[in-house]
Amino acid sequence: MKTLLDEIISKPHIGSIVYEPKDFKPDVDVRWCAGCGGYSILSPVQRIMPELGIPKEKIAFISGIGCSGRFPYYMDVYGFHGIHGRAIAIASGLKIGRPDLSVWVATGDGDNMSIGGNHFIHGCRRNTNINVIMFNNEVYSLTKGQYSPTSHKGQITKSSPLGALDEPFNPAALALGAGATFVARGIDKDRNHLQSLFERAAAHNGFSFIEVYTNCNIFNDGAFDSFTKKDVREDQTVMLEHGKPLVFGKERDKGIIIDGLNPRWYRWWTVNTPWTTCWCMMKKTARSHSYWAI
Ligand SMILES: Cc1ncc(C[n+]2csc(CCOP(=O)(O)OP(=O)(O)O)c2C)c(N)n1
Ligand code: SF4
Ligand SMILES: [Mg+2]
Repeated sequence: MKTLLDEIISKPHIGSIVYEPKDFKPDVDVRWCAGCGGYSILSPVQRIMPELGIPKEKIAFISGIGCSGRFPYYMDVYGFHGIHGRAIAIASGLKIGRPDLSVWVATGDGDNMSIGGNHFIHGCRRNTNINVIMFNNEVYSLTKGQYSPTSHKGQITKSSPLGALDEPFNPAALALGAGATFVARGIDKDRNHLQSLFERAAAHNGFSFIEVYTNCNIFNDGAFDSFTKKDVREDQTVMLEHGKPLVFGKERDKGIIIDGLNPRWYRWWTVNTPWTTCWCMMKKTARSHSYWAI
């Protein structure tokens, strides 16, 4: 008699099964703290899975250690909760041995930038076709709140009571410098944007790196408030869209231009009357020289 395994191996289900996001939710409780930014990654990932058109048995999620390391438990596909910092090494090996699989990595800023930093840069350089999602909460959460390579200078943590001394890594810049061919950054508060990033990463044939600013409401709450809170978000965040100008702000009146090799930001005013001209000049002198009206 044929077993289910025989059936799966002999007849891959490509094209014959229509999945829904709920098919990727296992029957286990998610153990992240209530309010953890991790939920904002889990749900869009589950939403895009049916669109991949890949049978569940051909999808694998690999993790290292940290709160993000629990991710494979929360996906009803194959997975491996690996060892600290080694998720990219394991995932690369898996992809090389089984190129037919869709291979994903869930990692953290400590897991991927500290102990796993070497695997990360070489993963970028080698351009193996895997998708790496990094939960960047700028702290080691699982071990209860030590500073990480993305903690900002001066950040007070359990291991830096007087403030972190070092400049942080910029993970996206590090990935680009190491040769990654797909680099993206999103925030937990914008799940729709994350969904589109994950779709694009899945479609990319090569190493994809998606950094997600993920709030840890227990050990580093509010780390991203200065640019994610509703009242400031639009004025502090630029959405990079391919081929489109870098315009931002509530009034869409700010932008970024490249001046020689330096990016600069600017703001424009509509100048109609002598009175508003005068007002513009006052604004210009009252503010820094790093932007100007055009
Ligand atoms: C070899 C090894 N060294 C250290 C640890 C302890 N450890 C567990 S998780 C962790 C840091 C995780 O930080 P991060 O990747 O930012 O994950 P988060 O919990 O913040 O999601 C450390 C140092 C370990 N498990 N194994
Ligand atoms: S400790 Fe922080 S990162 Fe870990 S599950 Fe709780 S909120 Fe999330
Ligand atoms: Mg972390």
